[in-house]
Amino acid sequence: MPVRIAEPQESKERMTSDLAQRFGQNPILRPRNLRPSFAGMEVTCLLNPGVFRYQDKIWLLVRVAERPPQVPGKTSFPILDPEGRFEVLQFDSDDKRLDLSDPRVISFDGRDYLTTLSHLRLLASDDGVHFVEPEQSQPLMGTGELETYGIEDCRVAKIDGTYYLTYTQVSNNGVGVGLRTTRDWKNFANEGMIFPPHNKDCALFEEQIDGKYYALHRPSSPELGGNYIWLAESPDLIHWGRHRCVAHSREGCWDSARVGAGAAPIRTPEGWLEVYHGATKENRYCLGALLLDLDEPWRVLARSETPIMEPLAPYEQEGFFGQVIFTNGHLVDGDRVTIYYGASDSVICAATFSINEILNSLDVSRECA
Ligand code: MAN
Repeated sequence: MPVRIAEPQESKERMTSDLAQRFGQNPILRPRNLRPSFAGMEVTCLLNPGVFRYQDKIWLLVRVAERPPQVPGKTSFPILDPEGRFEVLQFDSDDKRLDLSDPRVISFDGRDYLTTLSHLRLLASDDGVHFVEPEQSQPLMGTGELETYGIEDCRVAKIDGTYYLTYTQVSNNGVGVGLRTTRDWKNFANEGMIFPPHNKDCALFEEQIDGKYYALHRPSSPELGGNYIWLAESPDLIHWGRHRCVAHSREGCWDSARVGAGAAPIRTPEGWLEVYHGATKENRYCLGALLLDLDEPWRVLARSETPIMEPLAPYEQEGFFGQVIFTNGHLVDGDRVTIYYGASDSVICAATFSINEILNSLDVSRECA
């Protein structure tokens, strides 16, 4: 059943299909809650955490985006060199070759950079609401020539006692998916790029199906095709093949321009439930869900006709990049899933959902109005 949300500022009501119970404490983390990792930088945004349980605590692997404090007339931003050394580049803001129309990207003379440099930081909590950074914890930084513009949006999947970190690697070579693994969150194996550019939003299934590993991923094909969710198989979680396209963006809908998987699919008796993001070409990011067949996960059984969550709260509507709800981490506890998400590419928030309520909201026609 759609829920009515009052919009007092316009003194009228609008319909929404939003099913989220937002935490009363939202936003649970803001940039000012963390110290910058790089000397002389500021924490500009906290975004899109991976989530997992480890040693009786709940952990977030938060994407921290930093840049130098901006001075009038200049646009400056950090990058890493392939050895991991940090440097700051600077342009005159009135240079005609500079395009700053997207707050996330700097285009200069046909070449693209990011306005901020992201890395990943670990925060722990006993209650899932209050998170602190353990004193000894080491940030995860971009390394090598495929991560010179940073690492972003890490999904964490636990398979046979090993944590698999799939994240976005950004550099002037392109945007792809990297894999690191750990068992103790101190020692990491770097497996390198598992899906080459342009690809992101990689969510691993946490169990094998018929002896094979599966991953959802999101290649982009700008001319023919689009930004669609694909499925791949692997014998070892490193080498991937048998690619299949499972979900397109849908013209005229809330997910018309791009779709991308969230965190690991959730096993339910009905099928694998995957919460995904969908965006319009105006960059309004909402969440919806797909139901995939348990044995043949390339078969989509049902899909959200309308979003299960959309930017409604003020912190979801305004910020570094407003109108964005983006998730790549959740915790499942019986029928309850707690989704941690980046709001407006600025702050970290959380909301709970009933898994049954999401399942009941899905549409078997897989169309949208
Ligand atoms: C990108 C993602 C996220 C980000 C959204 C919204 O597609 O990779 O990092 O949150 O855009 O800006």
